Amino acid sequence: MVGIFDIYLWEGFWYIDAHLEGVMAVRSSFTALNNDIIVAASPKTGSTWVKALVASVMLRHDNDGGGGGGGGGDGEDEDADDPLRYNHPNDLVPSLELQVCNKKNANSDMPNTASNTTTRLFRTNIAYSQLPESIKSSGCKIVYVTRDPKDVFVSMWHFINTKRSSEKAPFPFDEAFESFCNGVSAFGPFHEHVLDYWNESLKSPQKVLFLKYEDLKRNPRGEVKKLASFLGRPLADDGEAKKIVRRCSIERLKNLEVNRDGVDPWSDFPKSSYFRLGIVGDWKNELSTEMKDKLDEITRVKLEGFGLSI
Ligand code: PAP
Repeated sequence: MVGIFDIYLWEGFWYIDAHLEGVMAVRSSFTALNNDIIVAASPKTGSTWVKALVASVMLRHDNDGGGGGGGGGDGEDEDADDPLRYNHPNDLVPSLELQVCNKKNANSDMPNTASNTTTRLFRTNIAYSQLPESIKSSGCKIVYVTRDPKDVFVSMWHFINTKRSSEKAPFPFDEAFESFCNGVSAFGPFHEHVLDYWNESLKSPQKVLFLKYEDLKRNPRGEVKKLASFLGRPLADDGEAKKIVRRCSIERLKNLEVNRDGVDPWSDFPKSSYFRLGIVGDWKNELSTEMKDKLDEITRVKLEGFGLSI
């Protein structure tokens, strides 16, 4: 956001310094495989939740006998095979731009970089049009999630302030809001990012699944069944959907030890900062009526004619 971070425009999308090199490297050096699954999103749209859901669906028979950080433990036996129990969702679904194609990561072990036969899980914030050709032309699948931009903005503002030391005042709210409305935010403009994936999901529904955070909140089991079918791993029954929804609930994840302490080494943000309120409509507590009207009007104008409401 202007005045908060230095931010650069590359082919129509904005990137902060820390991301730009990795984003360009994804385009020039990442080769997708047919079995890859990529969770894509604009920042703060609920992708941590979707990563947890995708990992739960895809790893549900694969971690017997040791994958996912070990089992056993006190009392929570029903979840002994749950990879989320010992792994932050970000660790199960590595970032293309922050990890996989980030030069600083050159010597470290890369989870999920495997052969043609294994499913690799990745995440990205890169707009569809800027993804490497191999992602577009291979059989890999993309799960995209978006959210009411008013809640996205509020979530983002809280998130960036978690890095601000307690002696300092928060980043100016009004300035950040204007910047977001002008499309100047990390991986933004937000609405163009959404439309990029929306249009692709209409053209290739078997390749891009377009999810909305609000639908996930309203009907989590139904959305998880849809997700699992899209990924080619349909759920056997409602009980399975119920279990995954429970395992991935924000109330559970934010209280797991693995998510309470420590810092995400790739983003440098506290692991806990990925789990805040997790509700629909927090914007009502933060935005003035004028701000709400302004952002709603931008959304209406930008999405008009595309058959999409968010
Ligand atoms: P990221 O871009 O930094 O990865 P992302 O996970 O996309 O963030 O979005 C974070 C939002 O998802 C937060 O919303 P809030 O600030 O309005 O609370 C976070 O709380 C919410 N979130 C994270 N995990 C879950 C979950 N399991 N269920 C529902 N919401 C969640």
